[in-house]
Amino acid sequence: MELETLGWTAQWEESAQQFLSEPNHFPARVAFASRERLRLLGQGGETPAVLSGRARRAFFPPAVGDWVVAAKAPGGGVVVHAVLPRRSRLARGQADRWRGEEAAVEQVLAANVDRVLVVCGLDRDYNPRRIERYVTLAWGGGAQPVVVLNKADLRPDADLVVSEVEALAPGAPILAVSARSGKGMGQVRRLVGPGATACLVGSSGAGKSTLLNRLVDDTAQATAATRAVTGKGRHTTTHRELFVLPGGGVVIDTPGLRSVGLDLAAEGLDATFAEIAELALGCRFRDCRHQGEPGCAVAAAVAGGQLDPSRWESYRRLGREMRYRQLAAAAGAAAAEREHWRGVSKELRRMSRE
Ligand SMILES: Nc1nc2c(ncn2[C@@H]2O[C@H](COP(=O)(O)OP(=O)(O)OP(=O)(O)O)[C@@H](O)[C@H]2O)c(=O)[nH]1
Ligand SMILES: [Mg+2]
Ligand SMILES: [Zn+2]
Repeated sequence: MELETLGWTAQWEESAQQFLSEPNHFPARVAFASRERLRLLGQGGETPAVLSGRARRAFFPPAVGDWVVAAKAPGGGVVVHAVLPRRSRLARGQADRWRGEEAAVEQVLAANVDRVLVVCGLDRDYNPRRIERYVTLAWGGGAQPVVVLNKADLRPDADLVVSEVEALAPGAPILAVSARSGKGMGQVRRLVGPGATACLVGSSGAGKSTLLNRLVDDTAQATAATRAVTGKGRHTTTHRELFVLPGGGVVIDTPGLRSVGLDLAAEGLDATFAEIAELALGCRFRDCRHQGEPGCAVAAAVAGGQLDPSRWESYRRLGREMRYRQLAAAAGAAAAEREHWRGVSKELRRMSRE
């Protein structure tokens, strides 16, 4: 397999150089990551791998989509020695208990993603508020969101929904497709070509894996129709995994998320709610919080009917959530930093004994 097929470029080569100068070290991309084990894709095909002890301390845990530098260990097996700095990352905030302290940490869903395909079924799954959330997540992580309204075969008025969603996600292409019939899949194919990394997100049952299968043209990934659904769990895809398309290009499939806590970047919010950010330029005070200050252009637009009140409500709700997470993450980061140095000093003590 060619590294370029996986998205390798001269820029990656450059950031890997210092690690690649070691004998027998080679670059690879993380196709699957759990706490204990990794699966890598590289020139030699697919291989299981583990993280070296040193890398475990020096880098954040690798996520699917990360580029790493690895080497064959003398005793067999492949060991990852370095994780290259991410260009973009899709992360959601989540509450985590850490040494008894409640803290918001972020869970990286995928790294080095160019396009986020926000998949939403045009059945009961259709939910404008959730689309805003995912689109914000994409912008905030440094990726281009694309809204894929799937199951268009169930909605004769799919075009109407497309124009509704255009107002929710300015700057994001909106596609209406049917992964089942194949209608509209050409538009999706144009966005996932060679050199690009796309990530499928959306709730369980939206049709992410069905879309992926259409792109890969075989049954790379089980879908709800092909796998027996056991018990109450409706989730078909159980982990995040990277797939390579026959014509080049990479697609990451993810399981439907139960909750989408928002990423910490406020830029995502302003991009998703561009019309509000623009209105705010007309407020009398530069730091207007649009909470009853005099000369507030946003309040005037709501009162005058130019700004949809439900958009305004979403913007405020997501903004509050982000501020809360920023505060909580700052507390969590301080704890993580303490832990890191505790590990380093333990290591130093051990070395001085040897
Ligand atoms: N009518 C219709 N059904 C579809 C379409 N795409 C997918 N489905 C069906 O929707 C169900 C869920 O599809 P999946 O692809 O497994 O959904 P998913 O988003 O991967 O779900 P998780 O893996 O649980 O996150 C299956 O029964 C599919 O056959 C479509 O375009 N039209
Ligand atoms: Mg799936
Ligand atoms: Zn204002």
